Amino acid sequence: MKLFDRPGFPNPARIRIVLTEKGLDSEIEFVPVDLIAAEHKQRAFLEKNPVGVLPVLQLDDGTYVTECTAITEYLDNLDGDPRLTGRTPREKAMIHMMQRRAEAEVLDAVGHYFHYATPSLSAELRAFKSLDWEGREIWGRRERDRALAGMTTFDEVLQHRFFLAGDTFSMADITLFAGLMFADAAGLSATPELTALSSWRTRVSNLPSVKNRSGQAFEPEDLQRLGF
Ligand SMILES: N[C@@H](CCC(=O)N[C@@H](CS)C(=O)NCC(=O)O)C(=O)O
Repeated sequence: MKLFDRPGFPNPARIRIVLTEKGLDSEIEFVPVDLIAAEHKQRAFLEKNPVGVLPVLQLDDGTYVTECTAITEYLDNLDGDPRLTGRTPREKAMIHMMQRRAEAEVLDAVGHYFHYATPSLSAELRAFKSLDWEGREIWGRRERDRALAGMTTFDEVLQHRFFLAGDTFSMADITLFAGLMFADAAGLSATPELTALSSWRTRVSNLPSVKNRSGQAFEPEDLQRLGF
């Protein structure tokens, strides 16, 4: 299998954690895509994913799988023990629910803030985005507030649970972890008063699949190219 991605970026990081969790790192050929130079908006990449976002998993039969949730489901089921996406109907429902909430309320909200209310995109990338509409910064800042509210909501959830969807680490935790990585890079770090969220983050950071990564969004070289 091949994974088209960019190390350090939040969504690719989700799949890299999954690969390590499932012991699949050696099964994958990693193909780097230069997001900052907008390589993912060129025809060769759009043929793999018409939406023009990373990551993309190419299966051995040539099929392209996009969307982190779909890629995770696929990889998680290969060994017949889908512990990251749920083994029972109840687990599946809880993980799906919390994953979607983490994605919408934190990860995507941070992404919208970053894209629409900060000047942090490369010129190449800006050229491919519709960024010239009135009110985009206002909307971006609303998304920032939504992300911060999401963090508070998850702090409340984590006061009663060890991991987001129950007692075990799952795809929902991976999504929220990526959201917080992205939030740090966008200057939206969760406040220290959110103690349950902060303890959970330490717990996740210490997992072997996460520990050996920097836990930061973007490689130093990419941060520089993004103008940080
Ligand atoms: N919902 C998608 C989100 C993918 C995504 O937004 N990836 C980012 C990288 S972290 C990307 O490719 N952004 C490029 C862009 O927005 O132009 C997924 O789950 O895979």
